Amino acid sequence: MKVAVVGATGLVGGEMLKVLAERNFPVTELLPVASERSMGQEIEYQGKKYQIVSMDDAIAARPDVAIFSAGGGVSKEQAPRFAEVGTVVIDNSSAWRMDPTKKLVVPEINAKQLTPEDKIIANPNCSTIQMVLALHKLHEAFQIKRIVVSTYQSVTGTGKKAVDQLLEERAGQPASNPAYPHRIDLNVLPHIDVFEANGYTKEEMKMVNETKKILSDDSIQVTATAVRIPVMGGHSEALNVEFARDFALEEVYRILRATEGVEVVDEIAKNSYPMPKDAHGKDAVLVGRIRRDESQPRTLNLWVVADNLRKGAATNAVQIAEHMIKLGLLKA
Ligand code: 11C
Repeated sequence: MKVAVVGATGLVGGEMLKVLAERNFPVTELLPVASERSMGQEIEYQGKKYQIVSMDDAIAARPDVAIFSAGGGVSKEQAPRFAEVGTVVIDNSSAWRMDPTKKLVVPEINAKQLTPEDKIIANPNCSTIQMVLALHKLHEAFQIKRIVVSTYQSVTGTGKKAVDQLLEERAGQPASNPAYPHRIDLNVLPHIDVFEANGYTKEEMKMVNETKKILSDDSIQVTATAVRIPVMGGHSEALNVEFARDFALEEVYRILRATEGVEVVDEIAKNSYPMPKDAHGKDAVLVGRIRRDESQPRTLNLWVVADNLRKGAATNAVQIAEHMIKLGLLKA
């Protein structure tokens, strides 16, 4: 299969290449695409060097699939050009997620919605993916009424510039090209993505809106506070979830242990709970600190951690492509 990776020199792009190789995705020709300023650079894939190619050259090559991770602006402009030449685009940006004509897919939850008409498929936001993957089977069993989520997000979610900012600050230097309006090392920023008119950030509103779309249920109420913390890899989330029907904790454990892609890490007697350092490089969404909210009925508290560059981005995108192959929607 002819595969284009758009944004191949970025943090998510690099992880895409790793995941494609690890999962033995049937790549017969690789087209790593990046911006003009990366022209002349090479990337490595399965021990072989590949020259970065331009967007136009990649489109002219009519790839079977293009996995995009180059920001919303690039996706808005370029994804339709790939789709026009028959390429299936899997887009990791926020450009198409809430477009009613585009599917927003977490394969374990809603891959069955994909049809031959879907040429641009949206990959959800990282913090949404790990939350809905942890919750969708509990939703089936007990019907979620409302989620209160607070996130603790890694700087890798922003990209290389933010990683450099953290490393420079940690080395005692001022950041040469800061990604954030404040220092991030030894600090916490209640600010991810841009502020919207309602006072929430775009990241918070992604969690509200994408959750309803992925779970196909507009009745689910979500309120979010998204926070950047000085962690290098791995987003964490504290979830408070109110259900319509009551649950037994044993049943919650049973359901979570049986949920594909979820790993329960919850042995408090051994100080065992999910942490970003343990999620690093893993595809599983780790769930722990599972306990009843004793302040109100039918309500559960959970702590959910995942590698935001893996299941939150690259792995989910590659899994969408794998499902499309399985469903006969993506062919060489
Ligand atoms: C972050 N969640 O951690 C963001 C990164 O909408 O795809 C992904 C932004 C997006 O900063």
